Amino acid sequence: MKYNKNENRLQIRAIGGIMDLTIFAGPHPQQVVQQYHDLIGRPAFVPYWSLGFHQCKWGYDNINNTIAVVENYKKNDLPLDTIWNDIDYMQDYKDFTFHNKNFEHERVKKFISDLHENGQHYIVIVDPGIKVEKDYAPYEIGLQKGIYIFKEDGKTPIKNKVWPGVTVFPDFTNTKAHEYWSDLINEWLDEFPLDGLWIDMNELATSCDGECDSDANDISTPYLPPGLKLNKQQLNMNSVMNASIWYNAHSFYAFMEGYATRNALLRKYPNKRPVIISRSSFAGTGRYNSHWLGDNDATYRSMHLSIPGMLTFNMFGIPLVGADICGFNGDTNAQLCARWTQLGSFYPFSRNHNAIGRIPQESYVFGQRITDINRSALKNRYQLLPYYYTLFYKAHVEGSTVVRPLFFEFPTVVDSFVVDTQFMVGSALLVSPALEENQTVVDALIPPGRWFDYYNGTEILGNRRLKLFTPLEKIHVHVRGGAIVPRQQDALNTAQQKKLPHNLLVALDENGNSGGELYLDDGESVDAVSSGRYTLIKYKASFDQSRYTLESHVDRAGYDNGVLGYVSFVGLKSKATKVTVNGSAAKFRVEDDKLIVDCGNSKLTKDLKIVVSL
Ligand code: MIG
Repeated sequence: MKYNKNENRLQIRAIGGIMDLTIFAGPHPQQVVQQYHDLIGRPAFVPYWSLGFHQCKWGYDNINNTIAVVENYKKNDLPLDTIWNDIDYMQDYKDFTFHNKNFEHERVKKFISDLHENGQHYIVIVDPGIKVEKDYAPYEIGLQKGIYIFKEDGKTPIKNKVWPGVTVFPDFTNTKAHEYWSDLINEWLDEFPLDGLWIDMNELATSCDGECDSDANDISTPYLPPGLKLNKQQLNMNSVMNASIWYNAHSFYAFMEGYATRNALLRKYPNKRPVIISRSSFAGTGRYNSHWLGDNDATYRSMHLSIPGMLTFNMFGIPLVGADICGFNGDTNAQLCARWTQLGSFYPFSRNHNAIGRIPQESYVFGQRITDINRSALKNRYQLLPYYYTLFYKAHVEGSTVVRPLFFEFPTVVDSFVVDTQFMVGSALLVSPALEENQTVVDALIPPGRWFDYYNGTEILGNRRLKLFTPLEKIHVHVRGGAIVPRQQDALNTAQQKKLPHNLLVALDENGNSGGELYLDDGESVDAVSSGRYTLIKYKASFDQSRYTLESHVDRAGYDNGVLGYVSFVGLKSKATKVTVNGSAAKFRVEDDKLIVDCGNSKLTKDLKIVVSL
């Protein structure tokens, strides 16, 4: 690849092989993505709890401080669904072990069962490098089965260095390695019933170039950037795998590892949707795994870049994606971390994570004011989870994005093409975060149509740029006229939230119409969709002779676990004089610019008809 400065063009030269080009005709951007997902496979459906908030840190180095984090979230009335441990939990950084002293095994088991009892979850990291150590069973078994990646000779396992020291690497293009991996994971999870796995370092990332103890003459290519070699912190390109040599296979190594890991989890929990977060990915990874954006910095720039990052991976078919909230490398600070928690509360995958040795950055560490800001951001996220979950369902069955750039929704608005500081959640919500230090005003593009402040329902006219006052307490969100957003009362985790009432936010367009839908199921069964154990409700609002009517159409009522508390309307022409719910007079009140209609916790699956007379 060569950038020609004078001619202002990028030149790509193939050095061999076959290039396939597939053209996705769209014409709408959202359709281009759907067609692409048709080809590479639609995203795996993830469990409901994976949409809750996650806390992690490299440096939770014993079970006590890990437990304390969970307790502190609770004590501070902050939602938390999942707690994570990084490589600190391992014995000598060996896969499938817990540290004998710091993570005393009986206490870890008790911790997991306490979490589960409380409706929370536990995920830990696993790296592909297997420590070379006599009597370490995972090493010995792999050796016996001959499933490691080999040197050029095709029979000696290639060694390199990673966290445990000298390691070898399972060849996931060999089905025998899948059995090996699955056996190890299953035995381990029999003892420690983890809820998901985090697969890191799978590019593969190694400390030595090629190998540590030899300077083997490796494959190269004609157009390498000066000073680089292909085996830089990588295996040698001529390493031998079952499918091919590493040169050909390394890009989809993690894809195959992710597939093996998914099947291992499905063997252990046949009817639970696996949660696997992988650092490396390939076209189609979304069928099996999800993704976080890797090591970022605790800077405003990294926070900003997380937006195009998550939007791109949604296009790639990996909707459950997010960046390390508050930043990974470097020390964060109160203001940055609050801003990032606000933005991160809209990431599909919402996890606070940072590097070892960095100052703490959990949502409760920066004093009362910041804790309050974080709490309202996280609670707001939980209120929106039914909307997010419905979008994940759509992405799974139709191929689509959960978060998307503005131009996906407004492909004729040329000004929207370059916007990477704002984004849409589905087609209903426009998020306009503050991304700079001490920022008090966000300069936002408001696309055409009718828009409402998400919090108080105040109308703003679209098709212009707006300067929005943005104190630290506020992240700007607007709901689009014409959209109905399903929501739910928040709780400290999704299991506790399950029983709480839902509500709808109905934002009317210029003609008094709007529409939306709600998908519900048990939140974890693999076969919920295929066996029809789900509920899908479509909502439609319309206007006729000074009356607004909202009606539900229950497409399917295969899962029944919800009630409707209230419906908020925004964008009414004038004051409501009378409201009926299914024919009977209903209680209603006005709050800011919203009309709130009491639905008396009626069953969601019951037909609903609300009439608002002006
Ligand atoms: O060499 O496991 O991107 O999230 O905390 C660093 C320790 C290895 C890289 C991951 C990061 C993780 C860290 N890992």
